[in-house]
Amino acid sequence: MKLVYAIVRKDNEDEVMNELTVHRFSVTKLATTGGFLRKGNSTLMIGVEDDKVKQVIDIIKHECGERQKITVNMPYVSGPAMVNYSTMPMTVEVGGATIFVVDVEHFEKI
Ligand code: 2BA
Repeated sequence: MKLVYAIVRKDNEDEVMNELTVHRFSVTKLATTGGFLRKGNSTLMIGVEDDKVKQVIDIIKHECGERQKITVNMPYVSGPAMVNYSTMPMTVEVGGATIFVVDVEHFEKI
């Protein structure tokens, strides 16, 4: 058995969860925050048999779409005394999903 962790944008979480549920996968959503942009995202946990992992990833890919480049204003501090607070435009890629697949050592429901 595997546990799929999928970090998805909030805009995509409903569609991904609906589609996974329709295909009879169990999913748990965690409200998470990206360390870089400090924006809310969602981490979905999906426990599945090994032979279903590809199907789960295909559903996530289909619902999350392509990655896109966006420009964000990142805060930074400069100056000798580190007292000048400002922002700097920076291009980052968002969208799609970040997926980790890990082995499950033991699974039971009691
Ligand atoms: P954030 O950490 O808020 O990152 C948002 C996007 O900013 C990233 O998109 C990436 O394009 C860019 N980015 C992240 N860290 C960067 C850095 N140190 N320098 C320059 N650009 C950076 P994604 O790669 O699609 O990641 C989306 C979210 O997935 C991340 O949100 C984070 O919550 C999670 N994530 C991505 N890779 C991860 C990893 N290796 N471990 C844990 N969480 C990860």
